[in-house]
Amino acid sequence: MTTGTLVLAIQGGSDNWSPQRWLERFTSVCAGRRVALLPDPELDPDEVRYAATWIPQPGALAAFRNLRAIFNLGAGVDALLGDASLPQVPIVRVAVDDLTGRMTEYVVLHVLAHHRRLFALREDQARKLWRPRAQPAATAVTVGILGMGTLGQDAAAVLRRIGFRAVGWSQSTKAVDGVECFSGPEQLPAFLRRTHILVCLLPLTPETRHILNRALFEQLGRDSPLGAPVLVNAGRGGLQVEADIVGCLDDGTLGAATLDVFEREPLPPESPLWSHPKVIVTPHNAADTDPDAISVYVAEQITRLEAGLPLQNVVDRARGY
Ligand code: NDP
Ligand code: OXD
Repeated sequence: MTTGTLVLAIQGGSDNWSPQRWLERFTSVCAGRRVALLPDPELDPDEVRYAATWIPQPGALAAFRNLRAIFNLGAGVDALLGDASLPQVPIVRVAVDDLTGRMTEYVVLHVLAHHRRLFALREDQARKLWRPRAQPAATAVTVGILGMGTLGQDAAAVLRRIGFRAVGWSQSTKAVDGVECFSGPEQLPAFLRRTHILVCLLPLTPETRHILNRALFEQLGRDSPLGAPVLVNAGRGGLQVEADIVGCLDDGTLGAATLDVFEREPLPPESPLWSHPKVIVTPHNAADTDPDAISVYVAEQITRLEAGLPLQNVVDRARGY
């Protein structure tokens, strides 16, 4: 038996968040290590060395004074960092090809849906209208990506490959092949002016909360061959001001939006976003979390740590991502 228990603190939801499924996966990839699902009344807190979590109850990890690392089972750590009692050990976030590939699929799917006017084609079909629509070239459309991290850079590369122009915005200065890069608040207006389809893949932090608001939408490029600018947000709901999105769609500041994340989740039935004719709503599963891929990633990180190697993708608590 490998020493040091791994505990799982997981709030269930969809199939992929079934705590039992994670328990089985971790038990199978952790080679003899004890894996326990919280709450576990039999557990001696002092034997716990590692925790793997998804939106744990605040305080769920506070008793583990021998903890060496916390593994967040998703890319976004905003919910975890909200827990003031979290032990002061490294937090590792998910950065795996499986999740990245799924997010890139989502971004490309929705950029293309707006670019190729899928809404209008569906309406025509419903009315049995045979009406070919003008097709702007991808090379005439600029996709602006807010957040040029693991997910943003991969999406940009694939969008470039299918012909779109890409611009990106991040905190630090970057050089990414084929992508015009902007950074910091002072370069945000120049980034927005160039952007026709805005894709948001930012983390939710005190700096980014409510960044997707009317003042920002009004700065988007209005020379798009698609007409008005389009928004795709798959970052976090707290990044957006939903009343501003609805108002901007209604007055033409925005032409359409795809939203995977919301201020309140599940999106309440009374939200006008559900039935807005210019909005595609998806239920926060732009990039599903696969227990098979992610349990292997966590087990590898534990092996690295125990071999004296540094953990990868460690969260900077001060920055909040
Ligand atoms: P990363 O940490 O790799 O990238 C975050 C990017 O955002 C970086 O480029 C960073 O800049 C930039 N950024 C952060 N704060 C600021 C700021 N204040 N100003 C400008 N740029 C900023 O994260 P990932 O790409 O892995 O994931 C991004 C987010 O996607 C997650 O935090 C999560 O919220 C969301 N997500 C959503 C999913 C879904 O299913 N809807 C699934 C997975 C993730 P820099 O590079 O300079 O540090
Ligand atoms: C997320 C994820 O951060 O699923 O939303 O990884």
